[in-house]
Amino acid sequence: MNKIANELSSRYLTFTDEVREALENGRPVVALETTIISHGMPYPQNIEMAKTVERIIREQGAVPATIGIMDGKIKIGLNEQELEAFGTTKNVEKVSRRDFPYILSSGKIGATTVAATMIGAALAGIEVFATGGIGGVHREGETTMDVSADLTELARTNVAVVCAGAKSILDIGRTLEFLETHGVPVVGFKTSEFPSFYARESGYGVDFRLDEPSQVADVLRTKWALGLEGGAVIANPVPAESALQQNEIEGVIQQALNEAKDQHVTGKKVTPFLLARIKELTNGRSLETNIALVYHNAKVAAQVAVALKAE
Ligand code: PSU
Ligand code: MN
Repeated sequence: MNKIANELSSRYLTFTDEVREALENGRPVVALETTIISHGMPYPQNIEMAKTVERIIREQGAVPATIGIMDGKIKIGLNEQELEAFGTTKNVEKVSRRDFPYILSSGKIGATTVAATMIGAALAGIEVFATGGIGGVHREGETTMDVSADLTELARTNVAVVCAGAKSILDIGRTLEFLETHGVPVVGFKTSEFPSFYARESGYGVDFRLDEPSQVADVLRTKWALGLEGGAVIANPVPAESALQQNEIEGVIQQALNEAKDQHVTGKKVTPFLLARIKELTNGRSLETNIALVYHNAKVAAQVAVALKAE
């Protein structure tokens, strides 16, 4: 983004003191999304998760910046009260790239998806972002054309997204094909297999495996130094002790997908619907896995952010 555009868009950003000081002093910062709080997990686990994730990032020597939209501003970093608002307010909008102009100009409260959080992070100068899983090509996406805007954002915005892969509610093969076409590197962090969120396996490989945060930082630096725009997927499998087995979750996923279809759930409602149903159908086990993998991603993202600043 050029300087003038940046000055104009920065009118819409507000920072917490902690994040502003970190950015001004070149300290490592890790972005976090709010859709996972407002639409991805139930209350009160969502708020506890959001606070713990921030603590984990601080423990690694980085500064957390949870991003969300309120009062016509993109907030880079939320105070405790704001964070709780995202976890408790009914009718928080789910904001992806296309929703920014309306949500900002109407002053509504909007939770940012992976795509939208990448946009906010890039505007603020944050290079690393930790989340649960990225959106992708949905199953039957070749006919419904339900392809998450997270993928097109990864193709164009320079932010590395540390995630536990893509959920097996998606078509992982086509998701990886899309990323390949659009030049998005898919790095396996300590794995050669692309993880599928709840499970460590997916049956698909990654583009390359890296075992050290400093190696990940080198890859990112090189990509951006060459002017190769876009992000990278840093795929970090859920810790083994918290993982679900692919075969135990597949039936549940199939049932949730069928229900979504029967109830004509479409558009941005699909992902939250599936997540909530899978949680119910696994008696809460999927939620425990989801929380564990987010914590692990936060830790690795903070290590990568620290490595990026340690030239
Ligand atoms: N995966 C999760 N939890 C989530 C999401 C994905 O485990 O809350 C959210 C993220 O914000 C992601 C969004 O960007 O869902 C993707 O939505 P869609 O498929 O509508 O693009
Ligand atoms: Mn979609």
